[in-house]
Amino acid sequence: MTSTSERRQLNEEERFVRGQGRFVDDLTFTGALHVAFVRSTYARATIVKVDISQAQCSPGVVAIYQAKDIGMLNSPLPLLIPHPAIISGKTQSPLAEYEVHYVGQPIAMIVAESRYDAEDAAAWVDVEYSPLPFVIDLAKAAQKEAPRVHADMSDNIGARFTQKSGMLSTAQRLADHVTTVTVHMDRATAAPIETRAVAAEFDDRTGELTVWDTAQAPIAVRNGLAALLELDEHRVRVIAPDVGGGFGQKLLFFYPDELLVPFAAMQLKRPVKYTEDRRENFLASSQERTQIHSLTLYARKNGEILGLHDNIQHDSGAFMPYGIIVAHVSATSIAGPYRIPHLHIDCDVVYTPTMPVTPYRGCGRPHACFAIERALDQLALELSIDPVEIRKRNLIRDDEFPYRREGLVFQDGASVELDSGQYLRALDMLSNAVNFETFRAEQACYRSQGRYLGVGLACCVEGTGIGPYEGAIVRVHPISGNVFVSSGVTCQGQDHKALFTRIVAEQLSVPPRQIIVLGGDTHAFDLGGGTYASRSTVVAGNAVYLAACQVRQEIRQKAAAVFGVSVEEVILENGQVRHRNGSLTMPLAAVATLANPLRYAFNDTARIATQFAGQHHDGPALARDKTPGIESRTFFSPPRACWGFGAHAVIVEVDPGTGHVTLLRYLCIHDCGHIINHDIVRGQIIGGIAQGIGGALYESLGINKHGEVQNSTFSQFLMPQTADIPDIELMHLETPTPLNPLGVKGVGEAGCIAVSAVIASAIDDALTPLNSAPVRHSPMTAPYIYQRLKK
Ligand code: MCN
Repeated sequence: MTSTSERRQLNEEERFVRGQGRFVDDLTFTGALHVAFVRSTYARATIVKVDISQAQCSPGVVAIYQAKDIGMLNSPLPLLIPHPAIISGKTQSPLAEYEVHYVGQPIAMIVAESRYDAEDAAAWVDVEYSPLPFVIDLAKAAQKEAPRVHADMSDNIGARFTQKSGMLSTAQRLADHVTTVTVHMDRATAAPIETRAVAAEFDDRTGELTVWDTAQAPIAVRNGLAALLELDEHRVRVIAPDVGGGFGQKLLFFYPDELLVPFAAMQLKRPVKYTEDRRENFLASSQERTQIHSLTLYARKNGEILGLHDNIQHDSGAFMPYGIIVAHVSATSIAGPYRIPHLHIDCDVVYTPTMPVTPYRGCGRPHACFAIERALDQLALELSIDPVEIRKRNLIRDDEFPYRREGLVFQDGASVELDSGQYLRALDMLSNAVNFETFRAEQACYRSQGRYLGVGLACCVEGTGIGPYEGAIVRVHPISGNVFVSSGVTCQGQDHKALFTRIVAEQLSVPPRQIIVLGGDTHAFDLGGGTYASRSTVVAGNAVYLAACQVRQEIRQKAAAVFGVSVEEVILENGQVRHRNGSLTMPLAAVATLANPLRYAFNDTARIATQFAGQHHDGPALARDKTPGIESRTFFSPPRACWGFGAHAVIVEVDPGTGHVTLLRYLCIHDCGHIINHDIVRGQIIGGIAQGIGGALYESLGINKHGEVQNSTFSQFLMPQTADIPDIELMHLETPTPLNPLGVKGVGEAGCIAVSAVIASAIDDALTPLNSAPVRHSPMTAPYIYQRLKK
């Protein structure tokens, strides 16, 4: 555990709690212009006419851009993650010109002296539409005869793929029992506290563009901007300052505003700024989750699962900027932590005239977990096997790792191979903590009083830490001896500062306050992917670790030369480098200063270094070394994903009169390999569970049949409040992965994955005496549960 004082030095939380964050909207620019967008009010329509004459006369308006004003820049944005399964990969152009494909799609951009002026002018733009037929519903949109989202396609299927492992026909032949469930998950949104924002400034004299963006991957934004605005990469700098939550919504580069705001800054030669309002965030920032699974399990009488067939319909929204990534993750996660030898997954990725879908924390996994766990509960019920027991019979055993699902290809192109874990031990620990026997006695007692309590159980896995690579620079400064760490990942609340500080502090034995972590700035580090897919700890963390190891080795070599001892005899301790018998000691800073030819005796460090360099063994030789400081720039490329594991249990009470669900106890055991920072991991899992509870019980974007989001404010979009989240009883197992030097697996999305599944399981258990229809839908809102009861 971290002490309070160490936590203060390590963590960023105090700065945020004190309101000292610095977000894009906090930045002020002299002479800045502000942006508002004219957005489609139709889901599908042709644009007959856009009349901007009134808007042009509106006070403060500096420019109005329509598609025709931006020329080639209005081409469809790049498809960022191509895949051979894509039949027709549609991406949107920055501004709609002839047709609109979802409510909220940008049609024109107003740039004005103030946001008020821009919004007023936007209201004056008169767009004439000619409505086209469409359906919002996923299952209907998937039908051959459904109205098409894209006129040049013969149906709405944007991609179709099959993933297979083993031979399903073998399972079908051997099975004694077959269970099919169909489950549905609704559209949700990340709802970060800070909405998306972008500001840009162009220096006409140097041709340099600086962009401040709430981006999770500033390097990708930099690369995209350089290519599309035809600027040399080194002339584009993208900075992600403090970012108030991303959850996938601020990921790679595809939002029109990310391109158009910098473009306007270049055109108008004034800083330009845009911050989404909350309604725009609900309408036009990416969404996720809508999927339908028809999942069949083939099993023996004893509950052993032989095969799984899943038919997935995935709602892609109107475009697929990231290709099929969400659907792909669902398909490759569907078997969860279970030993299922024969898998066959068919998936249709379907266009609907709604906001494009891109990964939202969990990225396809909560849906997959909901489907397999619902099916497993159904199988247990049908075979009269206890839900804990059926899971025990199918969980992958310790001696079966690495467990390869031959033929199933993960998102990084490698085969799905669960590297390590102690799934059965975790389930035992969870079962003991729940104490099922005691609960069953209590449950019976409550039932006799007309109260319906239930317990649920669900397990999940998360393939984390995908490549291709991340890099890091660790540098001991030759004057101060401070250690600078830079990387290509950026932080939206995960506190990578504390993460990297801990890794470097352990290697170099320097106090945390001497470690300065830089990130979120393409001028600090400009090669790498960014923060997504729970990969920063695995990929960037190991790059930092390897760089720190190299720096440590160089420090020891230099000190050994000066001391005239062997490298093995040199140790690093409390910011000092010393001979192991304690006779010779130098501050770390002095070692870094040894080879600094510009080492003026400004401070003690330089004086000590001068003395050592002059007087000791190889000091003169070191003084001839003209490379100041000690630095390593290292990359880490994981061989494949490493898999975290979680088992969740929950005790709920359901009010049969209203369908309202109250969570009484929530328990989770999680394994993300070696834990670097317990406080952060705890925060990540609890935050993920809280987000999952929102998704399980309340949060659904109320997209009506016109394609309009009906609950686009926080007073309408229900999120869990503090009182809705019980104390989370969290336990850890640490099974290090063999796939990276730190033995770490990612954890950032883990908390949310099993929540819908476990709550559904508990609701069914609670309502058993009332013969309600089993839960097949998430979120499980009170009206939904009430209807199941009536059925
Ligand atoms: N950690 C650790 N030991 C491990 C694994 C992780 O100490 N074995 C800690 C690290 O300190 C790290 C944190 O856990 O800072 C998260 O690590 P990781 O799993 O590598 O996830 P990333 O840093 O790559 O963050 C991305 C992940 C994703 S994909 C989403 S979505 C998400 C999430 O993180 N969005 C978040 N957590 C979030 N948390 C906040 N507050 N805000 C978001 O937007």
